[in-house]
Amino acid sequence: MKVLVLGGDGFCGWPTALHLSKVGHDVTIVDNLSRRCIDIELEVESLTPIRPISERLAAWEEHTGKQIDFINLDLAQEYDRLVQVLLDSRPDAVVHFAEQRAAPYSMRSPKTKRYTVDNNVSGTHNLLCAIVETGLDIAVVHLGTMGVYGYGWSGSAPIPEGYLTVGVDTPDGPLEREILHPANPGSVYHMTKTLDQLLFAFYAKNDGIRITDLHQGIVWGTQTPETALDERLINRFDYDGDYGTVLNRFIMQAAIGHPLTVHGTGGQTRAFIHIRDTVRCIEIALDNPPEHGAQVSVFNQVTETYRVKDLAELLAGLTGVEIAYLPNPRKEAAENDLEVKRDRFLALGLDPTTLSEGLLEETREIGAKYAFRADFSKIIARSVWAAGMETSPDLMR
Ligand code: NAD
Ligand code: USQ
Repeated sequence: MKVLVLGGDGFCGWPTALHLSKVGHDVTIVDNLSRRCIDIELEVESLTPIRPISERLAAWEEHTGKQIDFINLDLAQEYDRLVQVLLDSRPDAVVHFAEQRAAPYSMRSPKTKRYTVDNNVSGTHNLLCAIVETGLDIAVVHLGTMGVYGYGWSGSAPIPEGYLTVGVDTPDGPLEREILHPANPGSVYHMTKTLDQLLFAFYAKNDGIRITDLHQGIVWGTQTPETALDERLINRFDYDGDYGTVLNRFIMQAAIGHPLTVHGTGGQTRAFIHIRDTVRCIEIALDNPPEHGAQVSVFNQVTETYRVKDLAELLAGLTGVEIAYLPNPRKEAAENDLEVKRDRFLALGLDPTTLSEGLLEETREIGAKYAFRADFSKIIARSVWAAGMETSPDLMR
């Protein structure tokens, strides 16, 4: 297949682009490199030394003989160029990762709230509108989030894969309907993903676009077999308070001897997936698009659920590092249960990578190897969900 990977320079997009190229797809990356610009704005860098995109692509060609093209385009701002790119490249499918994805960054200031909404909602809408304008039959695979459901909204009832069956009382008797699961976002970022869902539902219904929405949990790990081939192909690793996600932050903190930064009691339960499974799930989704005229196909892209406190205790047990229970900068439930349906990928052959000591070790080695690149003043999360909320001082200098 000819596949465009939108956001293919990012943490999930880069290893996905390499994996799809390896299994034989003809891949083009489209990215405006905004994530690299946000690093400059926040004065922080990936813990791993990521190389410029042209050097990454040259290294891939050197190792595999396979060429990946790159187009620098802003999905949210350059609509006419996007239409032209689709007409020129005539892809069979587009994988859409190109959004501002950090909840803390989206809550940082009025400017970042507005940027996140403008960037994410316009980007997704431009893609759908452009596909209709070109008249091409292009399947869309989008990276959504578990956070569209909220966490534990339905108590012990497992969160379904996208749709909920509800009873409606009518004067003529009860009706049964399948609706999108109620949206319950916990940040401006997560809210943009719930808006994406409505755009998808409309364009699938009105224009028959074939859309798969992957409600992904928190991705952990760094490397895939492809990114590990050469240091010039290394994946990015975010550890800072805005972009670093919880498990990778804990692994990195354990590697450098920094107390593990648990927010509140650590009773928050979240869903997780290893980056190796992310790339495999995208491959499976591309191979199994919905029928023309079908509703949006939703998968829960998660393999395990863990309580934050349990992850901290696991890492502390393995390394002897301390756990620090810090004021929570977010408005979120202090404790929640989370049961998630995840049958669809398993039925299509996903063999999940679970959190084992060996795997943790691999990521811990990355943390230790590049510890000298860490800026300790960037570790504490300082973006608060409302003015005046307390945050922790730095724990290490
Ligand atoms: P990332 O920030 O590392 O990558 C996103 C990429 O998209 C970046 O390279 C960025 O430059 C690009 N981009 C952003 N806006 C763009 C625009 N307007 N035009 C062109 N390119 C643009 O994020 P990631 O962790 O790789 O996440 C990718 C997707 O997966 C996101 O949509 C995110 O919501 C979703 N997701 C990520 C995680 C996770 O744990 N990382 C979990 C669930 C879902
Ligand atoms: N947390 C800590 N300590 C930390 C960092 C986080 O206790 O040092 C807690 C947070 O308060 C939260 C939980 O860990 O309760 C998860 O936070 P996170 O930053 O790992 O994940 P989140 O903000 O939800 O966002 C990440 C990705 C986002 C994706 C989402 C999937 O950045 O793109 O959509 O995971 S999910 O969480 O399933 O919605």
